[in-house]
Amino acid sequence: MGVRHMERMSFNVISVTLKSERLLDSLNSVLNPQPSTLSVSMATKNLLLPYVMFLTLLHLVLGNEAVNSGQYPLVVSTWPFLDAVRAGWRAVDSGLSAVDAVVEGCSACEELRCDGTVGPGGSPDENGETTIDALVMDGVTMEVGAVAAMRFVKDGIRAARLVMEHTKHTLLVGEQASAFAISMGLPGPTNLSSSESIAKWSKWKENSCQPNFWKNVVPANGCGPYHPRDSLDLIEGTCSKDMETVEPRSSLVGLHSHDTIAMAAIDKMGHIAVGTSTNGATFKIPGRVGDGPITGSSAYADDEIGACGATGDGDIMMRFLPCYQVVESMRLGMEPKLAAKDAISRIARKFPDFVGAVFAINKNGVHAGACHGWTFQYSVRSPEMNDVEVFTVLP
Ligand code: SD4
Repeated sequence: MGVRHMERMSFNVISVTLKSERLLDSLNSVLNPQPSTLSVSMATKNLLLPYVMFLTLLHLVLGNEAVNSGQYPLVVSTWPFLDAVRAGWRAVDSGLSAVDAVVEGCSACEELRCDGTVGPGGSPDENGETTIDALVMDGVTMEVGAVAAMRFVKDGIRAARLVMEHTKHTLLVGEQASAFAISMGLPGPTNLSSSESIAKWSKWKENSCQPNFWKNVVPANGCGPYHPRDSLDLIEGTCSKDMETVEPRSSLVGLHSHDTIAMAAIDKMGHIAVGTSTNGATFKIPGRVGDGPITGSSAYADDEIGACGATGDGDIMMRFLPCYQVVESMRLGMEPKLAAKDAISRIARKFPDFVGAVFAINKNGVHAGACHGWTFQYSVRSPEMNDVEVFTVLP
């Protein structure tokens, strides 16, 4: 690469950065949430609640695994993200590819700001900023594109697709991911904060930045800057006056502190793809990347076998690559239900208080879920259903 080309690239990045920082300063007060999107999503939630509760009850009774007729297409996602699954279904039902379906489905979730933890305006980090992790994987070619800790660009899954289809890389991060996405035509730089994310962050600051993701640091019960506890102990003997309260992980990573959409689709050709999008963990340390953009952790697909999607405590889950595990267990002959349970129990054995879940589908359309530490729901649309159905899995 020529020096001039590199200079041009770094100039572009710097100008994006400067522009973005200015935006952050000036837009925090101006650009806040798109009220129409917010009210639509709230209204949709209210309307759908009775329907979701009915289906939930139904599937609690029926159990947590179902076999469909094996017809394609099929769309499955984590959580009751009904409109996202409908968007994926429309794509795949009209003959588009499995990759198109997961991109359309996850993108719908980003626009709807599903659960306030996908797309713009959700899960602030310690600086109050929202960032995006996303991934797409094509089970035909085993190509993957992903972005991590991406700032100022709201279209996570589309950025991931651009990485997959227009680069020979797999994962781009941070502001360089933003610069790439913008240079490839996605809108930005955009302020990703919303009035909710700012309010949540302000409340957390008022609560002395508790809970948080630090350990073995001082100050233990206040906001940073933090320092390693041990070295300060030696120097200043601070340990006794600043003892740490050990937070259970579940207080950091609960049902509403973070969610991921992980979606799998089988198209009419029988090809399989997966996609994910998330803001990651609320109040994460800036720079933290979760499992969302990690292949085999948040999602995995192999046309010959099936696919898996995950949600939960990504810091723990990414150490076990649960979705890779699920697909490989199915390759060895396990049914989706057993493969899902096995992947979750491998994690639970080492981290009994972790919170997480996976869904598994095989190439014949059998689907199942497994979870630990919370009740999990996943959504399915297949040809024999009139609309999306929600399946509930108990821990
Ligand atoms: C993460 N796994 O960043 C994601 C967030 C999530 O349910 O799935 N929450 O850790």
